[in-house]
Amino acid sequence: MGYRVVVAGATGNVGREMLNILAEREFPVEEIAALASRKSLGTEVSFGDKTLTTKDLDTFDFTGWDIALFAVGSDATKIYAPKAAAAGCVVIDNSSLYRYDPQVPLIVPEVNADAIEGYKAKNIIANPNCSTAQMVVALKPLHDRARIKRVVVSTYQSVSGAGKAGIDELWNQTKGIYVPGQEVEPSKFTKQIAFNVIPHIDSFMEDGSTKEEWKMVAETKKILDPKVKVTATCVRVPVFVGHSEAINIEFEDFLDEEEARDILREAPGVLVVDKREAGGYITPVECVGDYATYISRIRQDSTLDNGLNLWCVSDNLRKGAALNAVQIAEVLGNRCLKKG
Ligand code: 2RA
Repeated sequence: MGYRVVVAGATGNVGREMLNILAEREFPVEEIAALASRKSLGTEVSFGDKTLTTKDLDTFDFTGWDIALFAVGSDATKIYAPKAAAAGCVVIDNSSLYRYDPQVPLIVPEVNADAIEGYKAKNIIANPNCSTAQMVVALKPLHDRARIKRVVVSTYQSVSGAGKAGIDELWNQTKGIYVPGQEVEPSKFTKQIAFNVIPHIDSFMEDGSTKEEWKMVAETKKILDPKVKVTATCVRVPVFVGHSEAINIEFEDFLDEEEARDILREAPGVLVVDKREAGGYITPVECVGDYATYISRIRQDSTLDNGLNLWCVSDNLRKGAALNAVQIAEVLGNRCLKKG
């Protein structure tokens, strides 16, 4: 006995990865449906060694389906997630629409799996922003040992966070620089991204921070601990896949770097690559396609009594989105929707 699973947004970067990861992890699927918008209708997508033809999200009847993984953006989620939830299908949504709703659990299984019990309120579970997910996986084991007071994080976010258009823009701008006559005007990003970095992701807010930075603060508080203070600077960098983060942590109590390294080595979802030598650290190109949240450069922050610095890298399409969503489905199936 398996689950009847829907992937909505199956032709996008994240939707395709959701299908890949459901197959890779052999999620118990009795039947699967791949849904797309009208403009992508009929597109074929892979599910393991099978090929699925996408169906129309707009007319799909969710009745009798168990779990729907949504990767369709907030506007479409607003229309179709309530429809699916009302039909009795539990929605795991990758958009930001429900993340801050007190009636909707925001889940990173390695951090707050117990909170999933709250899904019954709206039959919806929210997936966090990619830059939040990898960070809280790194913070949780350290927070359990030495209570975190404050986090200062700078992100180096790949262009795939901005979808296929972001990937295309980096590719075309880079080609344009080497092949005269192929200049590509910035469209997805406000400035040139090839051989450049842009300290602006999502919209600007009243206080001068960006929505992406606000998300990291709000979501870390909801997932990990509302008492933890977070300040973020989110930067777009010319990398195709893989978000990197330089994280500075101040604790209530002293935590030695060696003990921190040992704790992280044992932490769920974490791989430590940390040698104080050339190449003894992880870089984004090495994380692509992996499940792990990699951690390197673990070291004391000598400017604080109880401070640590670390470097955190993960595939933003996987742990940052599709993998986390599938892991939520696994927890949901094991704890709440027992079959067979
Ligand atoms: C980005 N985190 O990287 C945002 C949305 N995926 O663009």
